[in-house]
Amino acid sequence: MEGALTARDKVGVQDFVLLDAYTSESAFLENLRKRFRENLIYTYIGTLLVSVNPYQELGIYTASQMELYQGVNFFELPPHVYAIADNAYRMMCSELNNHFILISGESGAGKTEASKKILQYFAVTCPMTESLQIARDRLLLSIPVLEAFGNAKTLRNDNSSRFGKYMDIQFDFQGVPVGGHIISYLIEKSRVVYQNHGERNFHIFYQLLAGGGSERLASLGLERDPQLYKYLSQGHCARESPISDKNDWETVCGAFSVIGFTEADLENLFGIIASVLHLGNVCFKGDKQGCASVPDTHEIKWIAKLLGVCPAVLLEALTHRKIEAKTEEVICPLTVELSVYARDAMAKAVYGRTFTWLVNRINSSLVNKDFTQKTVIGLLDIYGFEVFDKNGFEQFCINYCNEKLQQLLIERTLKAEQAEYESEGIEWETVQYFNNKIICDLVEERHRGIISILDEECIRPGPATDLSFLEKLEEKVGKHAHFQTRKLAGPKGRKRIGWLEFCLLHYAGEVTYCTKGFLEKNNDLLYRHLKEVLCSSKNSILRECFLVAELENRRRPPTVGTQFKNSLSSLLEILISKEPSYIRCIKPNERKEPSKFDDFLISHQIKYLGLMEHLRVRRAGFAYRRKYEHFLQRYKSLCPDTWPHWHGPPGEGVERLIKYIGYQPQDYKLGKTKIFIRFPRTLFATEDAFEFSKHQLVSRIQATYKGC
Ligand code: AOV
Ligand code: MG
Repeated sequence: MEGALTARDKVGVQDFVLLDAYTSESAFLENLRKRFRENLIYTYIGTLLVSVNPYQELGIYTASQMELYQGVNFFELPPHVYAIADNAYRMMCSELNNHFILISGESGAGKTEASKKILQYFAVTCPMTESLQIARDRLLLSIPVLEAFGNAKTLRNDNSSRFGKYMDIQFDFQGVPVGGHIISYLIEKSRVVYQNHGERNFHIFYQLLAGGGSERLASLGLERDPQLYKYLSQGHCARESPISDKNDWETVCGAFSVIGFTEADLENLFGIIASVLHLGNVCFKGDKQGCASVPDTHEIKWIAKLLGVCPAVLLEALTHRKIEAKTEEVICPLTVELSVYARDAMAKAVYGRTFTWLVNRINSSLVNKDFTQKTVIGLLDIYGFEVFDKNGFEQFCINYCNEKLQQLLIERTLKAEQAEYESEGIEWETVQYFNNKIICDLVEERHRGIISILDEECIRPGPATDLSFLEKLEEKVGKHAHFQTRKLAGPKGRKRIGWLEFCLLHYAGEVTYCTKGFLEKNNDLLYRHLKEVLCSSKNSILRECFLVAELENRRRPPTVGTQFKNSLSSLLEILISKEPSYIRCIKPNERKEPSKFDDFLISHQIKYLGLMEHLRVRRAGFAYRRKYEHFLQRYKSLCPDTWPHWHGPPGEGVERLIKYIGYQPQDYKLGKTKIFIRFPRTLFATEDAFEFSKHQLVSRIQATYKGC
């Protein structure tokens, strides 16, 4: 007994539900600390997994660990991301329904790593046929490709996801992974043309320069040194890690070949990547009238060659704008400032659409038409909540997305769980929690939310500016409890909020946004002249990205904010239709260091992730619930009264059944339509029993209960 106590003191409890002082935040923190010190980074709250980023390799993702977790009941082994994966997989196989695993947490907390571990787990442990190995390999190898094009070093994370990713892994009826589908969300295009100090552009640029063969680089007109490219050197850390870039390049090239990219695909793809680098080095000079010209056309020639467009037309499109007068088109020269804008808009459009093309291309390699009856496990790995010294439109979108996911979690756990107890007539003491719906509404509400106000400013005739947008915000949402501006804030706010800034009180903390660039980024305009050039491209990827039909369509496309809002709303619809598992990732320190446990930072995350509330609901609640009909259907063979048929009301049948197999009163409650089971071990024992013959099972279950 003493030994057991010592172990518990040393390594804490593996499920917060077992904490004696389960309402105390300091006990929660202490438990997390004890475990972190012992390199035990995973802890459960019931079936939810809390994960603390160790910032070091722990040797807990080996093949033997995977084997250990395979097919084992959830609570029989120490908490692990593999247990979450295995549980979702087994539920999917036995109930033939769709699942998703939602991984959330702030930037650098370990979401992407967790999603990769889960995918690897499925790849290694699921049954496999020789003909389907290629599907599995493509799924796995889509990750380094998408990371190369969609991840970048930021101040918060050296491999930060700058796009959202939802991946469905599709399984056949025997649980063999047969294919997949990826949906990407709003890639941070502005990074292509600008990076903050200490940050980098997307990895692929550096990888190409570090790893590409000399012949390839020569054919693209590129030099090996990233410092030579304006789009790569603004963050002053272009040479961050040439060795890893070179190795990653090898991985990405290997992945391309497994996914089925041809040499022609790659030539076109890297032609585009190189053309973006050349674009960044195009300089403009103004004449006396202020009209822009390009003094050195060396880069223009390369871009034209790589994209298969006419250099003279490209040059004109970068320095002039076509304006449609009543019956004719007038060509007006651009100022240097507008030329720079046009150049950067072209780079962003080309990169952004190529990224979408890449996702589609990977998806077409993951399609498996031979299997129509599929169930899926969806993995959601999205950019985490982030706060920098300067936060712009990108952070606004990223943090809004995190609000939506937090909302989903609240709706499906805290709110739904408590509502269900109430509707089922189960006695229950309500647990209070902060519902962030109020912030989601502030951002997205039709006509009244920040995105609508921004859209209105974008389409309003007359000179709308980032300042006029801010003024509209002050006018329309100024009184909202989660919104502040310098004008409206109290003395504390006045010090920090600048003229062009507003502050949102997010669920995860305050973020001050600078409205500079909001209108431009939301509009995301590419001059028609440049669009025409890109539509004429002979580069086959660009031809798919820029369709001539787009030129004919005169309707204004939805703004970036509205598109993002709509795509998040479809994402939530996808998720709501599936059975959830949750992983909450915690970042232990700001310095990306192993073994450093920053109390303040961690307790802040415990608070805003709502972990204490979740624990309280879990602790007081029931781990499992099933409709009487379903429960009876599955386990009726365990009791002579219900086997082979039960003709009475299902609730009564269940009551007979559980009495017969020995459930104790404290283990369950009977609601109006469902049975609620308090501890997972009860259900697992029943499940085990179901697997055995009728006679073996009863003695086993009864023995289980005698021991309790
Ligand atoms: P994120 O996905 O949550 O941030 P990552 O998964 O990229 O964060 O993790 C950041 C870094 O932490 C990784 O590159 C690893 O170095 C380290 N790390 C994370 N999890 C583990 C683990 N389980 N074991 C060892 N090291 C780990 V962002 O994408 O920025 O929101 O946008
Ligand atoms: Mg990530």
